[in-house]
Amino acid sequence: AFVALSVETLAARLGALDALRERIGQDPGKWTVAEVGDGNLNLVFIVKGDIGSVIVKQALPYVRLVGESWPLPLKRSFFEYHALMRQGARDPGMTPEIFHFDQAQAIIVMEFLTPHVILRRALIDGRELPRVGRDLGLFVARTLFRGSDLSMVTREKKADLALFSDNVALCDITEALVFSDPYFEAPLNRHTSPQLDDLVAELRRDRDLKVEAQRLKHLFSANAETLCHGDLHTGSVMVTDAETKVIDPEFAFYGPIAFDVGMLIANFWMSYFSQSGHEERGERHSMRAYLLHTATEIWDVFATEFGHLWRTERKGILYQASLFEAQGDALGAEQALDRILDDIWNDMLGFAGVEIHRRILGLAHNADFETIADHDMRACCEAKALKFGRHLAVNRSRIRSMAEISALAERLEKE
Ligand code: SR1
Ligand code: MG
Repeated sequence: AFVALSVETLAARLGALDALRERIGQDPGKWTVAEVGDGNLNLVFIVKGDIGSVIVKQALPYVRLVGESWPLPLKRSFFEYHALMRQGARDPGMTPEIFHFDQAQAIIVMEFLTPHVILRRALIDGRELPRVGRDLGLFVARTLFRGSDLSMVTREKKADLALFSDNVALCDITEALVFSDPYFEAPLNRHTSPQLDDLVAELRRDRDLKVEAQRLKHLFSANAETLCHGDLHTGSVMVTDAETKVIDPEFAFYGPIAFDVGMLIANFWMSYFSQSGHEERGERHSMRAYLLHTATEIWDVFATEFGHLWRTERKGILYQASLFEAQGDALGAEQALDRILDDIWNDMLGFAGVEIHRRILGLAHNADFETIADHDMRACCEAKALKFGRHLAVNRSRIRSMAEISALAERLEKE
């Protein structure tokens, strides 16, 4: 039966595993264990020994953020493990190395990334990381293209779709928390009241916004295009100046290509609007420019790499080369690529808009805004982000470029 690990029991329970002994030391009596999980769902331990360290991550049968009243299947650990294996193969070096997986105990033992820090934390601290835009743009292009019908043959795709189709509870969380709850007075919602009350009421009366949020939810639930990470925010990325790693794909599911891209870029835009709240530790003019630049870079690198993979690795179910290049119609393939990228752009903006809303109006907030101690300042930052998110979600089909979006962000920031 499943038993949650603790700092006291971990060494005794896992001490016989070669996968751990080889990496941290043969004598579990000498291991030190610390629980460091600060996410919404799981236990995370750093285990150190005389020759090295590992991370032991264990799912709990409930939502840690809320408590045992909200049960959650342990099987999410299985999906996380399988997603990590696929992402590691599709973009080598961008995920932690996995040493051991125990499905019954929902335990994944993986590489301890050090001196990496959580990207969200680094952005709050005003660190301009030189590689993340390029690394993350490549990551989303490679994992989302190579996990899609553009790359996979039908037998392989259908088998994988079936494997991940059981990640129901985690999809259910996203369907509720991202696409619906923010737009009505759902019981779990919370926001910085009363400063935001009027704006929140306005957004919840906004018919165009609600319709767009539901159109996006429709895409999320019905458009099984590729294996998505499913929770690709800046808390799911670990960084140094020289390295970027993507962690935590327990929400992995087959969904729209644009979902991961939009959620990811939204988190850079939220960081942008939160910067004024962190200026007591130094002004953030350059940081703001860096964040808009990085959002643009992620999109540009994504689109360029996606195009490159389209031209060199398109061997799956869709848009076969036999219809285009093999008949001397390379232009036809380019035309189809343009259409696909247009759709991803449009949907990506919508997903970004609702991701911004749910982090301010829903249950699961983010530290970018939550760590702003002055509530008036925090509400001011959040209000700008909410207006920005509304514009993206509602006007996405008319937005043509990242330059246009950066100009909007700068305008709102000055308000
Ligand atoms: C109840 S889980 C809340 C949020 O935490 C996770 O990291 C996901 O973002 C989810 O929406
Ligand atoms: Mg997570």
